[in-house]
Amino acid sequence: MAYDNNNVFAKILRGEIPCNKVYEDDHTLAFHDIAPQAPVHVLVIPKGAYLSMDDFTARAGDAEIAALFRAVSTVAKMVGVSEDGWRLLSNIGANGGQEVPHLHVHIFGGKRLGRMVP
Ligand code: IU
Repeated sequence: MAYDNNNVFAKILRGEIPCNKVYEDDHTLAFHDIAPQAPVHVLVIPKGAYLSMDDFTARAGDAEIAALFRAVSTVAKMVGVSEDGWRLLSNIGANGGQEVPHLHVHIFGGKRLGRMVP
């Protein structure tokens, strides 16, 4: 599947759609999910055009990959979930339930989360 430049997160990155920004650096943007599924629900995305985690790890440079994972932990601290614990999730493709075709990592926290079962 080719990357779709008109997906909603590409539009957010271009500033065509607003977001509730939490964090930004040269490689990464983080914003509150529009339909939160936990008291804290933030999405962290690379600024580069990557479909999914598989696409990202295949094509991104080491600096971009490091930046995304460092940003995830930075954001978790910023939104106050680090001390009590939180969950990192990335849905990949159809079977993974990915709805937006631009790589995003979910940060969930702010309550005791239920166990994940497929
Ligand atoms: P998924 O992993 O692709 O299923 O998650 C997509 C998420 O993007 C989901 O939690 C949506 O609520 C969220 N989202 C958003 O934050 N802003 C939007 O404009 C759209 C979806 I469309």
